[in-house]
Amino acid sequence: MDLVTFCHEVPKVELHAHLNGSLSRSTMLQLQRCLADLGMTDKSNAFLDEFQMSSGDSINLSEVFPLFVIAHELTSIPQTLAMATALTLQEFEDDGCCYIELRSTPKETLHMSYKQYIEAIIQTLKNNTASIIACLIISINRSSQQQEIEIITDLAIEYHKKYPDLVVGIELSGNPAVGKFQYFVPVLTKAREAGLKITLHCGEICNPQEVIEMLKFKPERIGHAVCIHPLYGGNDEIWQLLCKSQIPVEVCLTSNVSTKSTPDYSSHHFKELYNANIPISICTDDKGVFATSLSQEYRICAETFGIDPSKLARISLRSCDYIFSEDKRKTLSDKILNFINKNGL
Ligand code: 6MZ
Repeated sequence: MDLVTFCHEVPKVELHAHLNGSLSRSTMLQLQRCLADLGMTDKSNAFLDEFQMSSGDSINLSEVFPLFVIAHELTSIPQTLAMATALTLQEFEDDGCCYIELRSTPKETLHMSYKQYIEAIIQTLKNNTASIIACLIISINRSSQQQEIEIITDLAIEYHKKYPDLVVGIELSGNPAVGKFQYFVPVLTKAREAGLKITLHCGEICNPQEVIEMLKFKPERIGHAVCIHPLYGGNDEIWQLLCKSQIPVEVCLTSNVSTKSTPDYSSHHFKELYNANIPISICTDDKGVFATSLSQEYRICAETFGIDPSKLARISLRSCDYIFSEDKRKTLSDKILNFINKNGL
């Protein structure tokens, strides 16, 4: 089996994918058509061109955040939000992904409340006829105001109680240059006490003090973890803290290179994380914006760091231990182990 086929075939789990950042061009065109049929948009396709970066292009991280507005305009009614969810799940499944924790920030728009936003996604996950197992992580944006943060946290708790198998976690994301982690500790603590698992965007830009605070909070996982190793703007203290904590890291190779958080693939901190035996999972972040896929991220990882298929399959296997739906870990591990055995890996 060649590497491209292998990366497609190996059953994969996706633990870091923002819904609105994951919209493919084909999905966006379908959403646009739906809105046009309802007489709700007059946007040209050129508008969509700004959303997806060309392969090899890069922009500053701070310039990425305004791009999401393009997707948000397309998912501003329950119907298109549900479509976006269903089409995105299908694309992950077609790419060989067997489990996904999709994440999204509930929004209040002219056409839906925060609650309707969550409902639209939940109903789609409930009616999911694809074979991919899908759940939701509710996102909180670092730029949000107190009232919005509280509304979203309370809804995350309410929906976790109602659908514990579907709403599995809460996460903190958005522009890392805005807001302070400490500000979110009370709501995250409340969510944790209600049984939600927590993942944090951590060290996406250099802020060692915040990394310390985040690691000491002991989230179940962290995303990115760029500026932690001393070679990449971190320091020995926070690197040792991460090594000791063994908190799993959601690694987003193309996202980090495309946003210049990392100069290129070969100098990505994946190497340090992997060599230090820190638990990792390979993820896409925003497959729409960064024009990637989970199988492509696996291939890039294999080619850049010389990870052979056997090791690659075991990265996927170990990711099952970090998924938030604990009761699905065994089923998924068995599926990947089966693939490993069948292919003599
Ligand atoms: C931090 C990010 C992100 O929630 O509207 N998001 N936050 N760092 C990143 N690295 C590139 N990529 C995406 O999906 C889009 C939202 O996810 C967060 C941002 O808050 C963005 O608005 P949803 O589905």
